[in-house]
Amino acid sequence: MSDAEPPTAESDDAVAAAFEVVARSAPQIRGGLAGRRGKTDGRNASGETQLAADVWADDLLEERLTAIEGVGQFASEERDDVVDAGDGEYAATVDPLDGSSNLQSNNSMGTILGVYDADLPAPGNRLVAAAYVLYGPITTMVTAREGEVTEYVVENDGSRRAVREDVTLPEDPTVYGFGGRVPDWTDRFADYAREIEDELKLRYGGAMIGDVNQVLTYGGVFAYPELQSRPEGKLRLQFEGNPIGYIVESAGGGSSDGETSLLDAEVEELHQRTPVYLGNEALVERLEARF
Ligand code: AHM
Ligand code: MG
Repeated sequence: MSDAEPPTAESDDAVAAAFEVVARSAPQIRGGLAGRRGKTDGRNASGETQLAADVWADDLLEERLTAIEGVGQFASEERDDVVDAGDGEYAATVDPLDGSSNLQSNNSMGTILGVYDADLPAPGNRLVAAAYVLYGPITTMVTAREGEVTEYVVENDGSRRAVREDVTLPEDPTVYGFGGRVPDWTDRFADYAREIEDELKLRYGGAMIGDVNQVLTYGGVFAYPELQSRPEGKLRLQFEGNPIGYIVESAGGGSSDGETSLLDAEVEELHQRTPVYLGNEALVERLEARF
């Protein structure tokens, strides 16, 4: 399918249609990044300055995901309120460009999709599917549904080719990546980090999708932790923590906000932040044991 033709949103399976929309949109989003690296005057609900690319990718995904029969709500990290998309039992959420501050330095970024079977804001245990696209040297997509995680290569025309089925985290973890400034870490997280530094290799790219994808590939642990200046961390539960927690748990790993699985974390508002800890179950359990 060429860029000129919008992807079809017709399917009696809303989840499959949402996966398809995201895959079909990925090459177009990637292709539109180069001319949209500048800042806009706008800020999102989290108070972050939006890039032209953030706003553009959000509009594109909103139009296509709300057109899916069965999708009744849409929400995004880049817009304040939930969009009513008519009748439909599912709610689709996106982080249209996760890690978009990497656009300036031309590093990896991603797109995150969550599909909930409840009104937003909804807890992670109401997710029925999640997926992400990684704009790396090649464009890949990871989907999770009914306990099955699949990695695809997305071709330039938006078609997908499965390259890893039944993705599970490798048993011998090798990498870690922790966000936030080290002096701002809490003592309990800093203690945990010191232990992990002795065991694993640091690899941190500044886009959660890139950092989580290497945890899925090599095994390990990713954290954007609680901070002294911000105990609630940086990442957003609804758009980032939940969908990625769902994917990692579906791949046999663990997720946590420090106390409980991200999927069981209580949801209070659409843009609420949460500390995020993800990776091999034993590594996440060790973190929780210290907290
Ligand atoms: P964004 O979705 O607004 O781009 O922010 C989320 C990103 C994550 O991908 C990443 O883990 C984190 O912010 C990096 O933050 P920092 O630049 O503070 O290290
Ligand atoms: Mg993000």
